[in-house]
Amino acid sequence: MTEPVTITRDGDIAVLTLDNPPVNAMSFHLRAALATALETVRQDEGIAAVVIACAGRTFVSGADITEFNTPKAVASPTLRELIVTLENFAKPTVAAIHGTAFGGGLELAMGCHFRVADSRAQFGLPEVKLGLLPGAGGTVRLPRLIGPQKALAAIVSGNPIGAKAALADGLVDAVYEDGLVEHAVAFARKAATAGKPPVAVRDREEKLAAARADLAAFDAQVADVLKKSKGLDAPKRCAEAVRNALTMPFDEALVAERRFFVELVEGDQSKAQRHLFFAEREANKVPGVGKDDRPRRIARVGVVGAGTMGGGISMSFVNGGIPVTILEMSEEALKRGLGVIDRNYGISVGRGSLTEEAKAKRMAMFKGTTDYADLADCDLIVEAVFEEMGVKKQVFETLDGIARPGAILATNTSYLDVNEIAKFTSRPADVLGMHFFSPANVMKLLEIVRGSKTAPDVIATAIAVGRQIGKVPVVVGVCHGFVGNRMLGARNAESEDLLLEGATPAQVDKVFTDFGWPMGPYQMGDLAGLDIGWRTRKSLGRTAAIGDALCEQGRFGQKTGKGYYLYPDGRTPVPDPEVQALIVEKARERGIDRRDLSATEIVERTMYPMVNEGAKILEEGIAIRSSDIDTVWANGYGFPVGKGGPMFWAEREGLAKIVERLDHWYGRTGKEVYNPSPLLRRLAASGGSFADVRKAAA
Ligand code: T1G
Repeated sequence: MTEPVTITRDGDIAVLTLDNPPVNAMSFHLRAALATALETVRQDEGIAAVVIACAGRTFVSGADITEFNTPKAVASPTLRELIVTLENFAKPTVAAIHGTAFGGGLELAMGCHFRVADSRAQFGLPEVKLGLLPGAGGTVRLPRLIGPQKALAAIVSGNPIGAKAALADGLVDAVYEDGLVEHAVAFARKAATAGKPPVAVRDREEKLAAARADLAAFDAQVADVLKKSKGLDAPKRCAEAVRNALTMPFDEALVAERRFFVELVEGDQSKAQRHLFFAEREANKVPGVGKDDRPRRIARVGVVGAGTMGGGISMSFVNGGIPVTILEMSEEALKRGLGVIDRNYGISVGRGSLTEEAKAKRMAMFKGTTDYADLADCDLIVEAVFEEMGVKKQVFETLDGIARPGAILATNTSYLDVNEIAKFTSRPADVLGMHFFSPANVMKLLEIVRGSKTAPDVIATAIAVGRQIGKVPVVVGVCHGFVGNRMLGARNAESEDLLLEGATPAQVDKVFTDFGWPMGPYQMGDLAGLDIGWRTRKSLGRTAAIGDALCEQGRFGQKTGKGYYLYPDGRTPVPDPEVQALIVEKARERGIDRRDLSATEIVERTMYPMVNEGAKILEEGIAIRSSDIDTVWANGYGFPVGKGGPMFWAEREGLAKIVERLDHWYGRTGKEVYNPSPLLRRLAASGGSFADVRKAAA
């Protein structure tokens, strides 16, 4: 265990260095050591000012989330008490910040009189992403430093602020390219000889005046920032707490903030969102891939195919700083693909999220070609061509002949057998699946499909490069649809029968949006294009009464102005009486007596089968752990984060209740999708949890 706080002296300046790897989380033992060190320097007549710095890769990056809901979280000295001590310190205190001063780390820094930072440092209050709000004064101090409008945006979004903006906004007092601690000591010495006592953040009111004078404008901003937070409690409490900073005396606003924090930290939503925080990190721990399986260096990536997926995948790598050689079969297809990429970046420039200069830099990182030989210098090549095994065979046989030894060959297939594809090469150990989700430059989920022969360091490389480009990698085994799409199939298996038996598309979609999904299955189908499923069904010799009928009428969804819904304005779904008549007609043809379906029945016949399929996936070892399945769904399909993912939610729903209802529908319909998996039945009977089940991915 490293010494949590060391005191060094530079003349009359004390430097307190905190050291709690890996991210200097403000655990109880660190808080206690800091309290002791502060008392030591407070009493030391020879100390004129104090610098608080951190060892390792970052300044304090938050309270220790693992302590929440345990006695340690509230054991004195609490973070709040430490911040009051700092704020009342007679000697100037200076926080020297590098890395990520997030959450309680930034709150600690705001308890200091001054803040100086390394030019690469980042600042933020991301508690809202954990279903919380800043609980150590952040909602009352940040508005005093950067103004309530910017504070509201930062706290409700949880997004980081860079050092340059932090300096401009008044969050920090100085930024340095290097020599952070030395500069901080000089800054502290200057403050100590300024001849006037340092002003605590709590006493700085100048930036609140304008908003206090126009609360209506502030409330309008609140309404705007809360638009996207439907169903979640934390964003609302964040906004209310910032408003309290305007309307209440400091200490009263602090008490209100604490009350909100206690309410949220005990709530199910925060427990679900904290579950997802750790689940995302746990997903990088893969049996058989150890610390000595070092990732290979990926300096250049090749992408085969410049269509929707190939283009989005290429943008992902370039956005992560890795140059891409993108290959198409013809100059015309290549030009079209690069044109789409250019237009996508143009949209970002139009939105102000990218400068023209940055766009030009990124476009310069693409090299287009129609010659496979140009991929010979790539360290990783991702295939994103037509989902047909014959085409994959031709591509991988060619790649195997030109790719340099040690290059990794990845397929972006969304359900084909990766082991089959690996057999088309002489290097199956270097082959795996990297399944991106459309739009690939936006969606965070990356399913890493581990073939039976994929080498451990190839998996380690895919995880590392996936994180480097801002994706959330999850390692999955080989089966039809891997984890996400296989469970999506189970969730949508009854889509047709629900309509034939009496539900309407709008009713089912409303059950989903009330649950917290961004949209329901029918609106999603219209968005993706109904013709995709139609083509797949025809290739498999399957039919879908309503889906096929819609496609035969050319109703492919939003892109044709109508599908399950009408789209008069091109975007907003409007129920169509013609579709309702079609559904009634198809039901009559099948002798189905239509009836009213309840919301409960719709959940039982869509989300319960999805959980059941997740249990089968866990049983077969296709997913390593249930929290990986939650990570897939929260990052690839919009599963509401306030419910923690399908498996986390299922345990709160009650596994015994789910098994009982699956048995009911299995008895009524005889459909396999309802037949409870042995694992699910066993856990339901024993009161066990999915978390007890861990399997190496096949
Ligand atoms: N508490 C406990 N463990 C943490 C942690 C934290 N705050 N942050 C990270 N870890 C663990 C993480 O689980 C992983 O563990 C390891 O550290 C490396 O993390 C009172 C209430 C700082 C940007 O939300 O955003 O303060 O897997 O893989 O990619 O108002 O960690 O190695 O066993 O993410 O370099 C607010 C959360 C807390 C910041 C570094 N703070 N952390 O990213 O490493 S609540 C946050 C991050 C709070 C106050 C409130 C990132 C990072 P393991 P990593 P990274």
